[in-house]
Amino acid sequence: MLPNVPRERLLDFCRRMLLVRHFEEALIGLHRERRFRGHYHVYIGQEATGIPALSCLDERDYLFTTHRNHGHLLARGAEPGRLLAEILGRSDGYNKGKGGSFHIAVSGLGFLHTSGVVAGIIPLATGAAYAAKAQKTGQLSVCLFGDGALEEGAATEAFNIASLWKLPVLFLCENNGKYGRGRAVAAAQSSTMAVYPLTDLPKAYKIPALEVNGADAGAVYDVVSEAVRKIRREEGPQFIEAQTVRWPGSETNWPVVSVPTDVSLAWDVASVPEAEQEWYRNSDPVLIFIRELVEERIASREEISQIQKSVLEEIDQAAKFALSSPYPAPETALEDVFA
Ligand SMILES: Cc1ncc(C[n+]2csc(CCOP(=O)(O)OP(=O)(O)O)c2C)c(N)n1
Ligand SMILES: [Mg+2]
Repeated sequence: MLPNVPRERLLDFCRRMLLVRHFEEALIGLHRERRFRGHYHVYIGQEATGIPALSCLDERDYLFTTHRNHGHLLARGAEPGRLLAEILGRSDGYNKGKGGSFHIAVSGLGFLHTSGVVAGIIPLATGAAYAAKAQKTGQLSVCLFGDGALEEGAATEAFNIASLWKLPVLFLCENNGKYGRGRAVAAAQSSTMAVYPLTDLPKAYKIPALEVNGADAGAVYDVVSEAVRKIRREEGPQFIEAQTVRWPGSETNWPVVSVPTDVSLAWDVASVPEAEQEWYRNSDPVLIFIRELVEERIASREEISQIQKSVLEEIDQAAKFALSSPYPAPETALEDVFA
């Protein structure tokens, strides 16, 4: 289902989804070519959650995200070149190369912190919501985390306080099936959580909680905009579990792209290895969105190809910018850090 918004906005969602997809594919390519070291996680397969969801927020709202943050930052308008430079540890990155993929902070976009510590941001996002409430600023705090974070005590402690104090926080859990389990399996049972469905956990703390198909941009847009309205009406915290099917390229520890995404895959997946075709045919949120745009006559296949072309050019420029940026000078190692 397409979000019920004007055509221009739908095309903007399409552009942002393709930007995230091609950014991540370029990143995987740079890592394969050994242009940078260290671990990183990609947002491929979750684009139809982050892009419509974050479009429901105001510019002044706070965001907190995890090791899988690139898509969230791009959804909010991060410059691909500066983001890539940060991931590559270069001095033109958002944090002068000292945050890297896991700990980027871009306060100008509302991102006070991202953290590779699973669940580490849940209390921080709750704290920011407390500050907003105490200072009566009207801001809300959005906490983006994976299903795995619910195993941590930090999550439930934060839910308790958020509920007791009716804090303006949206807990948006992106359930991508932690160990490669698809939605069908995850919905039946979790091997790592005694609480299932996952929404039972926030509900135990009296936080209203909903599940949504995270590959359905329209459904995500509806539940998130309604949750945001409730929080702004001071109804307290809300919890949403967005369910996606994990991208086959993320089954291993290091992401692998078998076939770079092309909008033509929305109609023909023959170029994809057989074992992965099912995902591209039925679960790839970007291709689902593109098919809907065409079927609903919002855009033609040619118009979408044009959007893809301009996104690929933008990514190309971003890669050139990041790769030509110098590493931070050794004498700056102790600047902007706290110990
Ligand atoms: C406190 C903590 N424990 C363990 C890890 C190692 N770790 C990194 S990612 C990850 C899985 C996280 O799963 P989830 O939150 O569902 O995110 P996903 O990678 O599936 O998007 C784990 C256990 C960590 N980073 N932090
Ligand atoms: Mg997960």
